[in-house]
Amino acid sequence: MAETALAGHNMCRLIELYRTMVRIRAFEETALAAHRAGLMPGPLHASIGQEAVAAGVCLNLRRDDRITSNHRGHGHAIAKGAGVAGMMAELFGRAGGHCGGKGGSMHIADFSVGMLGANGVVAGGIPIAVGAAQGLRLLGSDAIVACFFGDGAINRGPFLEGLNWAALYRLPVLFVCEDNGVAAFTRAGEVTAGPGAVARAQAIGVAAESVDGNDAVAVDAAAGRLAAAVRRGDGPRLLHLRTYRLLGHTSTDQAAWRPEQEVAEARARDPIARLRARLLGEGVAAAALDAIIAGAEAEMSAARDAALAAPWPDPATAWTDVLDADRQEVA
Ligand SMILES: Cc1ncc(C[n+]2csc(CCOP(=O)(O)OP(=O)(O)O)c2C)c(N)n1
Repeated sequence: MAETALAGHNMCRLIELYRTMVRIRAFEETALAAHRAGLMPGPLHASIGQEAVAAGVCLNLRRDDRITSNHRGHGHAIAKGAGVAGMMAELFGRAGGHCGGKGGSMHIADFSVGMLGANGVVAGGIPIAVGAAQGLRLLGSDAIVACFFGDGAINRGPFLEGLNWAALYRLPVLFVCEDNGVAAFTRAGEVTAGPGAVARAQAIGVAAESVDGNDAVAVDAAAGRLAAAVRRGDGPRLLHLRTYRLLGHTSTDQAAWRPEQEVAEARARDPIARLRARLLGEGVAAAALDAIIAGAEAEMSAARDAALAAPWPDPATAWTDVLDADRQEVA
């Protein structure tokens, strides 16, 4: 009986993971199609192929936990619970967007669910996460901060500064290195000395582990262990997740420099297909999984249509929510 209950619980969790990953992919595919059609301004950095990272980590977070993200942040925001209508409106530059249509893809924030912001500055989210964790400590909260960044970010100063500060003060941060093996158009190995994120974290006393970031179940399990340690007050942890960016760096990059064989092998490790195979193996009906996909596609199409029909921001609000460098104030 107990075993049946446990199996039931695990199945719900697997389906939740699947639903989140499918929603992320549907959001990005819908946005990319609109971008290709010339309906959306600005570049998009899609995380297609990396969905297990966002879904697996955020499944272990509470609503009052915080996250910070990077330039490839749609998945992080969706997995943390950000409203997709506001996200889509933000991508289309419309008034109803999470940032009033003035931030775009790389600056989506939704404080109502603890999403403190995507960030176009590589490694820019790291000190923000550490500061947020220090703030939570001062408030006496047991909420934690998950800080998502790419492998490129570990070669910037804020990575060392942030981990150092968090380790020194045993701050509640789960650092998540989403390692897709490239930084824009450069192989990470060509610009990274030494063995990488785990070794660098361990060198300053931050316990770290590495798992297959395309295995949603493994990500969920590792994130659960590390988030629990962080919440207990054991200090920061680093989770290194090996994944693969199936598309180019931005919406206009075909990434034609990558060998076809490499991309084909990565497609065979697609995290959504892998979880689907596992669910089918557990006896879940294909029709039930197809219904999740259809639901996600309908949700994202509706968000796109609503955004396209929404008004542009009022020009009179151009300076609200913006720091004016001359006046040094937020209007
Ligand atoms: C401080 C800074 N330097 C350079 C850039 C230009 N840039 C944008 S994305 C990117 C690559 C980042 O790689 P990574 O952090 O691994 O994330 P990925 O794009 O692979 O998801 C670079 C160099 C930037 N945005 N900020």
